[in-house]
Amino acid sequence: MEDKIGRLIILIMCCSILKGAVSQVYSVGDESGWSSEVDYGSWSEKYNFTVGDVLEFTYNKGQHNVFEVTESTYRTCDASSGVLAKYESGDDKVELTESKKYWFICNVSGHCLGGMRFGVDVKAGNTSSTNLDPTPSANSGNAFDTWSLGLRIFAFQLLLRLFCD
Ligand SMILES: *[C@@H]1O[C@H](CO)[C@@H](O)[C@H](O)[C@H]1NC(C)=O
Ligand SMILES: *[C@@H]1O[C@H](CO)[C@@H](O)[C@H](O)[C@H]1NC(C)=O
Ligand SMILES: *[C@@H]1O[C@H](CO)[C@@H](O)[C@H](O)[C@H]1NC(C)=O
Ligand SMILES: [Cu+2]
Repeated sequence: MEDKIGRLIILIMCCSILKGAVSQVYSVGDESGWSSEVDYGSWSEKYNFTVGDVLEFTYNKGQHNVFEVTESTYRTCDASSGVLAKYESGDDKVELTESKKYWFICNVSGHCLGGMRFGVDVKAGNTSSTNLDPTPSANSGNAFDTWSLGLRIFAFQLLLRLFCD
């Protein structure tokens, strides 16, 4: 019985590690959320972002908002142009779907100049297994698919060993 619980815990840990390896939800500002008190320049440098990751902005609706903007709008904080997307629900989940630089600001008066702005450089989900197998077979899609397939096979073997020995 205890043994089963132990295995279940390991299973849950495996699942969360796997999930983390494939895509990740980042709370912008960590536990402080999206607020005037955080230096988002240094927050954004703490992590590496890859395509498929999600940024979650949490704040009191009406007190802040989230604009995805161009780099020049990010620099000037003047959102009269260069706005690519707007979010204002108070719990905004922004999926990083492309490998590019994303720029975010809060357009509540003064907040952007006050520090509610940052950029992230989102990288394609290219990883190390390309070193092990530089020529994935033609029908297996891109390197990332191959990598995550390998990961899934690995996880499956791990589960077999945990539950069937
Ligand atoms: C981000 O990537 C760089 C370069 O690949 C690496 O040196 C650094 O440790 C990574 N940071 C995190 C938080 O994973
Ligand atoms: C951004 O904020 C400014 C100043 O508060 C406001 O004039 C402007 O309309 C806002 N931009 C958008 C696109 O809502
Ligand atoms: C992987 O990285 C190479 C360059 O190192 C790049 O040309 C290619 O587009 C990337 N592929 C994917 C699927 O990200
Ligand atoms: Cu704000």
